[in-house]
Amino acid sequence: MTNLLKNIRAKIKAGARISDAEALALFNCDDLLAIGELAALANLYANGVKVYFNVNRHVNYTNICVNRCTFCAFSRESEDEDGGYTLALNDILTRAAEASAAGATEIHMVGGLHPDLPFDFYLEILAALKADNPRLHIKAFTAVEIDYFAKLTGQSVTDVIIELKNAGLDSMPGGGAEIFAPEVRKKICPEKITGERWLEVTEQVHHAGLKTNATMLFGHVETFADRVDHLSRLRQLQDRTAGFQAFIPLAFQPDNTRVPGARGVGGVDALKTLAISRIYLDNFRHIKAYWVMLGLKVAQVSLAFGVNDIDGTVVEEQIGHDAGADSPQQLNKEQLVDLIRKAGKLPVERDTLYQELRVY
Ligand code: V47
Ligand code: SF4
Repeated sequence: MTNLLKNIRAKIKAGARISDAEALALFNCDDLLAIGELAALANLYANGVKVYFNVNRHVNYTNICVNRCTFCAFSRESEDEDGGYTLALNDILTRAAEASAAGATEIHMVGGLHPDLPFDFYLEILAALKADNPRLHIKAFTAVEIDYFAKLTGQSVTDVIIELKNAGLDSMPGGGAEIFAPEVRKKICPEKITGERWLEVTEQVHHAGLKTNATMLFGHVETFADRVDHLSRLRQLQDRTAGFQAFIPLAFQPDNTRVPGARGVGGVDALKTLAISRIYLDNFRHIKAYWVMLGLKVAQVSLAFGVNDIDGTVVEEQIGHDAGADSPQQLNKEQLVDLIRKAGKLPVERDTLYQELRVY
C-alpha cells in the first residue's frame, strides 16, 4: 500500500480530515479496491452495516425552463415544443394521492424555471398537497428555483423560504449544484446561477431551519480538480451550518444533451467518486447512490464502497431517462430490500429526515 493510502487510513481511524491534495491524489490513484476499502471503513464508523432507503415519488411539475443547460435533456422552451408540459394542480394531487396510497412518506418535487407561472402557483401546490396529505413530507425545489422565485417576486431569499415553509415545504433536495467551478458552468449551464449563489442560497435555507441535500453532476467536461473544489466548498458550508443530510454524486447521462466533448461515466469512475466523497466529506453522514443515474448494478456494488443510502422508489423519473438512463422507472420496497440484503447490508426504511421507520 502506498504512503498516500496508509496516511489516509490513519486519518480515518483517528477521525481526522483528508486534505484537498489527498482527495485529488485519490482521484488520480488506480487502486480502486484500496480506495473502496478505505471508504467502507469510514462508512462503517459512521453507519455500521445499515443502508437506508425510502418510499417516495418524484413529481416534475414542468419541464419548461428558461435556463436550457446543455447537459439537460429534460427541459423544453415552451409548451408548444414537442414534449413540453406543465402539470395542472389536480395532476400533482393525483400523483401525491397515489403515492400516499402506496405507502410513500415523501414527495420529491422539482421542475424547470417556467417563464410565466406566478409564485402563488407554487404556494398553492404546497398548501393543497399538505391539506390532502398532512403526513407526506414535501421535499421540493432547489436553490436554483429559490433564487428564481426571489427574482420573480422581488423578495429576499429568506422571505421566499419563509413563505414556502409556511405553505408546507418541509425540506429541499440537492439539485442544481452541478459543478461549482465557473469555467465548467460556462460550458454546461451558462444561464444558471453561479456556484457561489447556489451555496449562498443554500446557506440561507439552512439558517431558515430546513435541511437540504447536495449533489454533484460528474462525468462531463470537469477535471478531477473541479470535483475536489466542489467537494471542498460543500465541506466548508457544512462546517458552518450542518444543514446537509446527504451528498449525491449524479452520473452524467449523455443522450439528447449538448455538451461538446462530454465523457460520460464508467463504473470505475462512479465507484471511485462515491468512495472519495465518503472519505473526504467527513461531515456528511449520508452518501447516497442514486440508482436512476448509476444503474442498479453499480448502485448495489457501491454499498461496498462507502455508500449508505440508495434513495427511494422514485416511481416516475424523467430527468435521467430523457437523457438515456437505462435503469428502471421505479423500484418497489421489496426490490430495494433485496438489493441491499444481497450486498450483505441491513436494509432500513427511513423517512426524509432519516428517522428509522423499519429495519428489515
Ligand atoms: O440538478 C440533469 C441532474 C438533477 C442530467 O436530493 C442530470 O435527494 C445526469 O438533484 N445526467 C436533479 N444528471 C436530480 C437531483 C436529485 C435526484 C435524486 C435525489 C436527490 C435528492 C436529488 O439532475 C439536476 C441535474 O444536476 N441532471 N440532467 C443528465 N443528463
Ligand atoms: Fe432547467 Fe434544471 Fe434542466 Fe437546467 S437542469 S435546463 S435549470 S430543468
